[in-house]
Amino acid sequence: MKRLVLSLAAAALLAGPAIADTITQWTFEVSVPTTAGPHAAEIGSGEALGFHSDPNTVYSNPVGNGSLESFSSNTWNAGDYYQFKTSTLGYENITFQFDQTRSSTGPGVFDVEWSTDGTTWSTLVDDYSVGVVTWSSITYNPASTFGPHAAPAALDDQPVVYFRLTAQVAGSGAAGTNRVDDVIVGGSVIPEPASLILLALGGISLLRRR
Ligand SMILES: [Ca+2]
Repeated sequence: MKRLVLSLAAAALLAGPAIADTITQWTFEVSVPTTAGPHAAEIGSGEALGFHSDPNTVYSNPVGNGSLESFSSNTWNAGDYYQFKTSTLGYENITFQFDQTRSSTGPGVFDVEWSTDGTTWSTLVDDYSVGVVTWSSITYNPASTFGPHAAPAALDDQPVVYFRLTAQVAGSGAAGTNRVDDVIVGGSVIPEPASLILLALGGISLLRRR
């Protein structure tokens, strides 16, 4: 019996910290974007949208990274962005991951930004490069996956959080596209305070003694 308890304890230690859960994921397989949005998340609850300064921008849903649909747009200027809004209530150790590619004339330098009010923005990843990778509906290409990026603790347990992928350069041609797929906000469930459970157990045993 002692051996069993010890091996169970060892297994628990080896398991390490809780694996991150998916809080919210946009696959675009259900929303199938044809507008700037907002587009509902396929897993969890959240809104994805696009913003372009040029009103001639066309939004579309070409092949994703190993799936049928993605969220794409053309006519990129510096400062145009994709935005993802969700809640992290009950979660900590927040992460942000996404797949992104572009056409040869689409913008190739972006920042990941975050906010809790949609007004004040901070940079999470500065000037990352998006390569020209041809996506297939059948084969997933890991070269197009960015992250998971660890977000600051300010995004733990928040009713509203925002992430943006903001173009730092214009496309070299108006027809140039940039697209995203499988955008995932992750995190680990905030554990119940063990001390509260112990207090409750202590209270129960006191009541029993009476
Ligand atoms: Ca997809």
